[in-house]
Amino acid sequence: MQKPYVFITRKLPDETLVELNQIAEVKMWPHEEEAVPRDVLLAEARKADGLLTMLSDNFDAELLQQASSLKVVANLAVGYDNIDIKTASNLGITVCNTPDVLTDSTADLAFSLILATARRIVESANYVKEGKWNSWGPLLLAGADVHHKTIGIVGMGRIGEAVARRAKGFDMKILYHNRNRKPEAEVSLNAEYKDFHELLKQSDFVVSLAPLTAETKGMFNREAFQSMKESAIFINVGRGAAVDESALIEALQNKTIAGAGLDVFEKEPIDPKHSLLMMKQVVALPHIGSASVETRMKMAELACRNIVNILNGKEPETPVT
Ligand code: 8YV
Repeated sequence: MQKPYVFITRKLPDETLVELNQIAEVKMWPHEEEAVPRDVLLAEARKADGLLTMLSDNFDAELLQQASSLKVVANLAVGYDNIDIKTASNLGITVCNTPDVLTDSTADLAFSLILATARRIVESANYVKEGKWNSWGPLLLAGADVHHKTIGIVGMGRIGEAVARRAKGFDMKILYHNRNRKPEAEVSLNAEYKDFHELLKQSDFVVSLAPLTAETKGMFNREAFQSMKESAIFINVGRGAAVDESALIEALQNKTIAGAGLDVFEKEPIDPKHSLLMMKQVVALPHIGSASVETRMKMAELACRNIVNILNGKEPETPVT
């Protein structure tokens, strides 16, 4: 019997593919950092039974409708805003994501950005490396404290709660805003629910972990930045499109807010000449929220297990549709 065909849209470590290789004919796009061109993706989708994909691959209705033998799309991410879920579901294609395994690494990264931005870590490290450290002054590269401040978490899912646990260790006051209230987190993490604008007004650090939906698109707009404290630092580890970037640039330029730590952008990869990258009060990262070797291995293993299960006629561990 012919084995099912699975296409993987980016190079993954061989050791994560052992099980998948046993049950399927697997082809992998060989480039680690280069996205599959649209025509190649379309051609592969037309013949695949399973696809293992990344956020940078766009699985819209046009593509899904041509994928006549496709049974499963496993996204190497907890988010799945790159996939037209409704069309996939109508076509009977199972979409899976990789929740849980990346929660702690992404929360670590959110906290790294809080500390890096507040304590001017990148600026200070560059200062030393560039040979500028000739003397010492009491306020040389002095930043803002993180401990005992107020953190406002927008998007209190698994990662939001993991950020709150870290914030607790820094003796921070924890505010959150979410679609639904989280009574357990309110008790165990002492997190206070706030309306969006109240959270913005009271927080020293506003952390966005919001997924990209019709409601969250552009929610951090000019009005939102104007609600924040002048000393506030905005952190985004969720989705770039939750932010109106021109409003953020304006807020930083006019000192409406003090700084930003950004792992995600409206358009990725960001243009190296983008105004946000020209500001010393901005720490910008290339969407590495879940990028520890351990976590990326676990994500790849989970994505592969989901495909194996579907192709073997079993339930996947983490389906979205
Ligand atoms: C992705 C992410 O895993 O999981 C998500 O939703 O944003 C990241 O952790 C990464 O971009 C690879 O697709």
